[in-house]
Amino acid sequence: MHMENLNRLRLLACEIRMETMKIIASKGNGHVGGSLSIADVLAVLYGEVMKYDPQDPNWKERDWLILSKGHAGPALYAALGIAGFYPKEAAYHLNEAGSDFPSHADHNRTRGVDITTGSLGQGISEAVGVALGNRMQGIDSHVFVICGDGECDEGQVWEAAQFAAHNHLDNLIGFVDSNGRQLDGTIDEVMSHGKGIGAKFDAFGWGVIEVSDGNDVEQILEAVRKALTVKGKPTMIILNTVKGKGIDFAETSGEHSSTLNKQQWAEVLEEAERKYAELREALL
Ligand SMILES: Cc1ncc(C[n+]2csc(CCOP(=O)(O)OP(=O)(O)O)c2C)c(N)n1
Repeated sequence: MHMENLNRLRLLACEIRMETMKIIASKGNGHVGGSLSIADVLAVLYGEVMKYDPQDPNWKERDWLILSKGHAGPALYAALGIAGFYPKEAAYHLNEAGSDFPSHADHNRTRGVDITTGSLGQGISEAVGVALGNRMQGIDSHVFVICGDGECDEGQVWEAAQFAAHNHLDNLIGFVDSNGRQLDGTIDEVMSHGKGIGAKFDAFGWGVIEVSDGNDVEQILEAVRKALTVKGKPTMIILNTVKGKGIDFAETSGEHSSTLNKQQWAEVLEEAERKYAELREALL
């Protein structure tokens, strides 16, 4: 891929981070860490890979994105706003009463959100159902699903994985946002994954692609391109990411949910805007 296109995706990821911070700042608290770690994969999906129509969010032939780790809704709202599903500012009302932007992704509330998620483990099951349904209807599209590594503690994930492999769902491509942390500690402290999440999906019959830097758009894009050629089985892409990536306080603390005061948010927004402006200057 041409360097200019990769730079466009890098800048898009940075813009998603900036918009995500504005969205969470509108409420004052939220899932900063797990939203920031998926900004790059969202940039690759919405900026390059997926077919969708912001004028027709439920277009039957579209590719689907199911955010199984639904608590990262703000990052998805940022990506959808930039992609043109609504004005970006519309999402600056996170979790307000009556707002169309709840903290967790909700298909019935937000234009462009394909499936309601938030109860961990359920999104990947829904993704399997959509992939099977689309195949039965002869629809030529892909279903992408983003899971958390902590989420993979849920038994339901593995039932879905087994079903997907059994049904040879090669129109299903998953990501594990392997940021090494979950709500109240590291993965290894809370519930370690034995030989690794990738080894488990491999054992369940999936193709597995490990991405050593899951915050690098070039590596993510290469992995997705490879996954799109796999036939006869679903593919899981393991993204080794950093929780809180790109915003200093979040990256340092790795915290799951952040509550900042007005002054602290002002500093975070200043940092996010400065980083975006600097990258734009450097890349364009
Ligand atoms: C079934 C269920 N149990 C518990 C929760 C509460 N919860 C929300 S996020 C989270 C941690 C998830 O960790 P991970 O999947 O690694 O997310 P990330 O670190 O990427 O944000 C938990 C336990 C939930 N949303 N659903």
